[in-house]
Amino acid sequence: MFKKILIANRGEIALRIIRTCKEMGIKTVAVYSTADKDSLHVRFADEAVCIGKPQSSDSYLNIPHLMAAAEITNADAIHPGYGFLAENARFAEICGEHGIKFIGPTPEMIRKMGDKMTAKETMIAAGVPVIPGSEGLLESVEQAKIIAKEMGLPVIMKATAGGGGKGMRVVWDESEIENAYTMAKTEAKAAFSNDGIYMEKFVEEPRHIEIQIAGDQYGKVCHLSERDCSIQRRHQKLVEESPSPFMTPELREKMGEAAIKAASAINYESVGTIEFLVDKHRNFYFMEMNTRIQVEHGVTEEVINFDLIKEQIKIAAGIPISGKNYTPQMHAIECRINAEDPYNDFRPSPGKITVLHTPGGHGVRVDSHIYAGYVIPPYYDSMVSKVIAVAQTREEAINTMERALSEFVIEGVKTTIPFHQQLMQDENFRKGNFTTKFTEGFKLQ
Ligand code: MV4
Repeated sequence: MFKKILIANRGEIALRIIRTCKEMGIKTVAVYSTADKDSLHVRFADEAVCIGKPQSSDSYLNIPHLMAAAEITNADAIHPGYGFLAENARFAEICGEHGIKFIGPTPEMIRKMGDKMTAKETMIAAGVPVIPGSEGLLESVEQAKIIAKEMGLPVIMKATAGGGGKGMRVVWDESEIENAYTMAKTEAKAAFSNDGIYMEKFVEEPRHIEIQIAGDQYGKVCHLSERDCSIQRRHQKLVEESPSPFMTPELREKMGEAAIKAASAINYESVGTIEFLVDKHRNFYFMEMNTRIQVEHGVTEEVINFDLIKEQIKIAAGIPISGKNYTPQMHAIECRINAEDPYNDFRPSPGKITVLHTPGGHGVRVDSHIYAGYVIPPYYDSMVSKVIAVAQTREEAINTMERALSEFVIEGVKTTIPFHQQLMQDENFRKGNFTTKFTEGFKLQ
């Protein structure tokens, strides 16, 4: 087992990783930017190294600074968390070159899944259902027009280097194809320095359901059930839950098997997630694979009673997994509390937290790095807390969440708490009647 892990991240996920390391008897090294010198991850780690100025590119994304911190502290592994360098194949490669274990998959696996067209082709070869679309990248507007005609409208164009919604264009009318093609290509080039785009049939009002998987270094892969992430706004998830209210035992069996097939196709090692789009007929299609631990991993932890960070570290250390699949035994719902103004287009609201009261009690888990007096820096993600409510049924979990949110006091900055409070009372949400379009028709009172 590792003796010392450097956590190449900040905020709640850095704390989350430190907590599991402590329970496993592993020493921890925090890294921090000058904007984060008073952060809890710095205080809770055994050692801490300043890696640069506030801008992410000068600190949390600065590979030479991170490697120097790992070398001077003698860390034998690096945990990247999520975001920042978590899905940077070159970083994983550099860790390996320095004899430091990257806690995650190999650079090849990250690279393969990072290119969406390559990922899709890999899934087709493995027999995993994918959304009908172009074979390979689009070569011209003329070709795009022919394929769109064959498939029928609406269609969507996506950047192969994209994911998470960047560089996408939906086409509803033939007259829009040329413009959408040019825009998607230009956007992709600007954002990713890769203008490769491909086309798919547009699935209307789908659900976003993802399957958590784990694979070890010996080729064994299992699934740890699903999370429903349909409640999102502009590709930012706001609420996640497990089980999905749309799930059936038969669908879970089929999606679980497809997710295992997907991960096995690349001999996947580490924890990861297969994202699916699910249409109203419960047809499901591979969308993307996330080769990292995700923000919403706690939802799965609560319903199957399992520490995913511990499993991820054990897999990286070469310990085999049990190989059994898991079914949710509880219902868990997570609300992401962001320092944003939900009455003002979710505009970021950084600043000092003057008053704080955190909810607790039966069935409530709060993962957060904030404290009274903490100053939320403007440089990073605006998520400040994750509230997870756990109960035996979905209705009880929603009631527990409502109660937890009513206890939560954060003063000094605006937060998404009022949004979540209204959502928990929404009739359609309570019925489990929602798709990825849900927040578009949601008016905050
Ligand atoms: C789609 C789609 C409909 N049809 N692909 C959005 C992010 C990226 N991962 C893929 N996305 C979508 N791809 C086809 N063929 C709809 C979306 C989409 C979406 C997906 C999941 C969660 C929220 C979403 C919001 C808008 C669009």
